[in-house]
Amino acid sequence: MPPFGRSLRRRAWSPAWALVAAVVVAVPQAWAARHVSSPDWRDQVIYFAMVDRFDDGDPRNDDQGTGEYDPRDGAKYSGGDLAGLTRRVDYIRGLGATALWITPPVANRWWDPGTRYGGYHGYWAEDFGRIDAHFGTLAEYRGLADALHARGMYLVQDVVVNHTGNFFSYAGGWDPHDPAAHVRLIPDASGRTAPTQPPFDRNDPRDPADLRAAIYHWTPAITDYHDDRQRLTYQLADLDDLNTENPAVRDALRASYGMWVREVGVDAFRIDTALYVPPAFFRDFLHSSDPVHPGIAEVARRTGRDDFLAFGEGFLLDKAYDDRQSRRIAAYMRDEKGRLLPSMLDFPLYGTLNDVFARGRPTAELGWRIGDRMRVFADPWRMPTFVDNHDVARFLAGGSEPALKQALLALMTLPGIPVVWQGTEQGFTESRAAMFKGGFGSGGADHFDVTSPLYRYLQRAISLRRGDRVFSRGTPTVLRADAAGPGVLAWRMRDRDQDALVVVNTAEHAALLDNLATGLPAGHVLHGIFAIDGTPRDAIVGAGGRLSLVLPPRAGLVWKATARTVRPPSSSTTLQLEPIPQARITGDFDVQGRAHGADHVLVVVDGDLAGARRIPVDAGGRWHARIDTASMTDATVAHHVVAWSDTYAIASEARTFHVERAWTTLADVDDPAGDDHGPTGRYTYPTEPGWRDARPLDIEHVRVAGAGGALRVELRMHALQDAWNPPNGFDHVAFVLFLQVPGLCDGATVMPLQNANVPGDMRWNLRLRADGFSNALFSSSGASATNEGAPVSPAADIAVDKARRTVTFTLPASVLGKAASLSGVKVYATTWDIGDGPRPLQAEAGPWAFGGGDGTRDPLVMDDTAVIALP
Ligand SMILES: [Ca+2]
Ligand SMILES: [Ca+2]
Ligand SMILES: [Ca+2]
Ligand SMILES: [Ca+2]
Repeated sequence: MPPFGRSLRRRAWSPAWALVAAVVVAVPQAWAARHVSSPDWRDQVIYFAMVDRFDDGDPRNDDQGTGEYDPRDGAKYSGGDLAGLTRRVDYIRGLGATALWITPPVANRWWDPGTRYGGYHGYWAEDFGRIDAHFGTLAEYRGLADALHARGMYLVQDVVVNHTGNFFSYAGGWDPHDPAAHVRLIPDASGRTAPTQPPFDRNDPRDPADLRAAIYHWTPAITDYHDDRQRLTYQLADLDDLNTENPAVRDALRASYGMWVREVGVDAFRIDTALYVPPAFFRDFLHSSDPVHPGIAEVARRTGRDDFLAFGEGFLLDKAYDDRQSRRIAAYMRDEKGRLLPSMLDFPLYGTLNDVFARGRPTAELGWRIGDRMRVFADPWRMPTFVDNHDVARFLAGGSEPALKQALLALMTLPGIPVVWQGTEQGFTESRAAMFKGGFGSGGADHFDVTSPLYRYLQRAISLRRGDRVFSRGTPTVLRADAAGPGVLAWRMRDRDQDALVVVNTAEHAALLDNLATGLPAGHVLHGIFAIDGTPRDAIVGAGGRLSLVLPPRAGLVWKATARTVRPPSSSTTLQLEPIPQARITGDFDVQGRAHGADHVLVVVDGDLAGARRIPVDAGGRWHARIDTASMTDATVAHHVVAWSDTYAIASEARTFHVERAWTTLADVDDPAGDDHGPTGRYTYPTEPGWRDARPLDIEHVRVAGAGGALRVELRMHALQDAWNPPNGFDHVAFVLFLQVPGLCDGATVMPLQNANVPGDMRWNLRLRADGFSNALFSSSGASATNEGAPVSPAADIAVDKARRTVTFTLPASVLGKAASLSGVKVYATTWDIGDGPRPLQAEAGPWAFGGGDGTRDPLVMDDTAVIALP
């Protein structure tokens, strides 16, 4: 995972621990209203809010006076609280959400001077059993739970078991045989160097009693995420790693967290950083039979909750058509001894939803994922699904609003518990911007508009899901997907005798869905129940159970199979397309066929109706057409061609083919080694070894190649890192490539988010920005110093060769204006890095910050290439 500011806390002792110690077995009468029985979690829809950034119900608790509060600074507290959430419960309910997940409300370390980041997010605990002073009181937390339960809704609390905040560090050195050596305690604003809560206050290994208590793992920060021992027992982003194998730690965590279920009425947990704790820990955490502090599931059972949901965070993303990381996630839900966590967040689906809907990757990648998650996960119906969250770039930061609507429709019509991250319904683009006017990034306005287009859209989409259990309990079967690019994806949901059909077109052009085998009898009436544009229409299954449809750009349609049948439409028109003889196609080629009863046909390749050519049928009933393969850059992809009569809505049989075009080198340029010091020559790397020692931002060589109108840029780097298991195959660097394409559009000179302009007289039309976890393409339309431009899809295909230290970006001709050649194209590449936005540049380098400049005005460029003009 990319270490954004994960966090830590501070001060006065609270009686919460004493209260926790007095766990009682019976549920007193007065608490009965606080406790509700568990719902069927499969049917729920969760709204996810960050307490500090949602709403400020009590300004008196905003500023606790240690410099930790400043809503102008995204690293500090903004003032949101539990009272704010409680007064907005109807806003959340109005969307159709049935549960609220909140970030940890517990007392945190408020500021970490080393990383210059605050604990406003709640993941840097100093007391797991006490409410943070910024967020309110225990009574206010109960008020939130009661307000939800009174409306038939549920409360999900985010909990951390892997670490506390950062109170000690081995950043200066570490001796595995002597934890007391080199340790450095980190005081907070009040001078405290330890959590307040026993036994987590025993954090000084120089004290023999603390050392013996072994509450912590006494380890340095993780540097190699591939090393299981480091992952499980070292400090994640220097957050003090709890010794989760120690029975005393287990006992204290069960006691602390059981209290929130018992005392407040929490209905479920989201478990942070689950992958940094051994899976077996969770068997104890949930199911321990300890008489005083039983497992959380048992605590919940005693409050009347017989199905306490706990879902873990496993921030792992899979490459396309691969499920190695999915299997690691599955291992946290089940092992050879049986069940562990009941559920995990579905990160791999999140990755693929973004790839396909936001980045224009082929719909077959999502088709494959939909099938794979049903095989890999024992119970995908209970796994929360999402399109973005507080730790990643928002969907709208790289994808368009029509694409977001499609991705949300997928969540609402597939197994899983859909999660909506706050601000999605208001069209937010910044990850952790506040919803309330006093908070960070709000633009000085409240954002609780129940008439906003996305709020209204989500109401409809959630209502679709909740209106028919075929979506929340059914099993999907993918009926059609496109391996060649954006376009059609169709799946059927089946629950007992109920069937629904979901069809999307992810392309920006009209698409043809031809000959869909629905699995339903001819003449079956499909009742249109949802359309993204709001006007569903009925459809009738044709001969052979097939359906052919014309889909507008970015369409999303849902039908429910009815019991009604009519006579299937029939026509005397027939179209035929001959098999393609060539086994291996290296350029453009001809197809031919016959047509009866039509004077012309459209020859449609890969569903692209907008690009289909109108072909006349001759007097003998024959037709022939040339197929343009300039955009077909991947020889492994099966392309699909069909003849279509737009007059009679009749399709021929489809044929498939593969294209293998030759790539020609157009530029081959060395870049100076060791010039990775910024434009001033004085920039320094972040002090974390993955940057400072490896120097992964130094470009050594650039090779540009073309195949027809397709472009390939290969960058050879001084070093290539992949320490965080990035799905794109590299990390510790972000590439920003600028392309000037003659005839594409006006072009811009500004380099968004980089405090710079492209060199010389270059004007860029396309900007490719990619790091290990993101990959986006923008046009210059609307681009400014702070706006990245308009998203364009498909984004580049990325290939990494670790041995050669190369990263290769391939762009199809379709985004480059479909010119026959690349002559006159200019290419300019830069390196920086992205965490939660571009990594900071400051006078002195920090663990995650570059040094040697002022990030508010100096260029965020470590190394760059020359502007390369193609012949
Ligand atoms: Ca407040
Ligand atoms: Ca750990
Ligand atoms: Ca630490
Ligand atoms: Ca260089």
